[in-house]
Amino acid sequence: MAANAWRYGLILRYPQGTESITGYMYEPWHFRYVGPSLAAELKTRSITLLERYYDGRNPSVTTDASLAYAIAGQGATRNATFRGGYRGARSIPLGVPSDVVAAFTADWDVDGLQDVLMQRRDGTLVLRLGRRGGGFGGGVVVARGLTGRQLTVGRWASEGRDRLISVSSTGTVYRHTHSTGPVTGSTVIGRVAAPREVFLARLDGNSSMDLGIVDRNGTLRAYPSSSTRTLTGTSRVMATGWNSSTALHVVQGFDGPGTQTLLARRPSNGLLHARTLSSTGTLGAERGLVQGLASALIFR
Ligand SMILES: [Ca+2]
Ligand SMILES: [Ca+2]
Repeated sequence: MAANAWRYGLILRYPQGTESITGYMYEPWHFRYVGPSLAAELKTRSITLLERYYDGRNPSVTTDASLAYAIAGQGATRNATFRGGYRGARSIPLGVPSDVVAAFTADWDVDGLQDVLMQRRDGTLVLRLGRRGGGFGGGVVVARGLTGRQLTVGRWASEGRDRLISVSSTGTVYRHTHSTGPVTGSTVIGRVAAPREVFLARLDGNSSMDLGIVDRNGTLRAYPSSSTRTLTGTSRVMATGWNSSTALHVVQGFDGPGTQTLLARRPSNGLLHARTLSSTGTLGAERGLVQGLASALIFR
């Protein structure tokens, strides 16, 4: 029952080994109804305790499944339901300069709070750390020389933290390392087709994250990662006809624990749409999620 409780909106209230936090002995029979959405979110985020969920945090971008975007330079967000949708839009205290060509959310400094990274036209990458009570710290340049590169930020290969991956216009792939601030190292990890968009997802059936790209012809291609955190050198065509979608990114847990979902926006009508993505890279049917994003800069 404990393994499947989340499907019915139930959580184990006083789990084993948490007596010092809850103040109660392990009670294997004691479930509480919190609703399917919160139960799925707790399961997806590996939060076993309500006390950990309600720990006083109220960051502007709640989780890495949240949608963040900017319209006319003003940031906004929607929380994921973890059951295939988003909650209502909320304005956040984040100005996005007009020379920002791409933006990302990630936990750059591994403090459990989502941060924002903005790639500017001059090739710099600006970090703004998410604050516990909401808002962001001041902008810090963490990388330079990224002009013309397609970026993605997230778990790469089997790494336990978010990384910056960049791909040059000719398809050279770089993995960048950092601690809490600026990028400290960059290595070439492989080559891909000349990209229009890049993203991270599980695409070859194991738990390590792989690189996906949309090439200049609109072909969606999977490039698996190796055990040495480079590209294996093999690739596979996942789909064709992706010329007319932008802001591709994959969200883990969006449709519930263990799922991954490919999100993209159609510039012609501003519709953000979703397709479930199996761990072997098979795409499900398209469904519409959010309208009115034609002029938005969608964070990936
Ligand atoms: Ca952070
Ligand atoms: Ca993999």
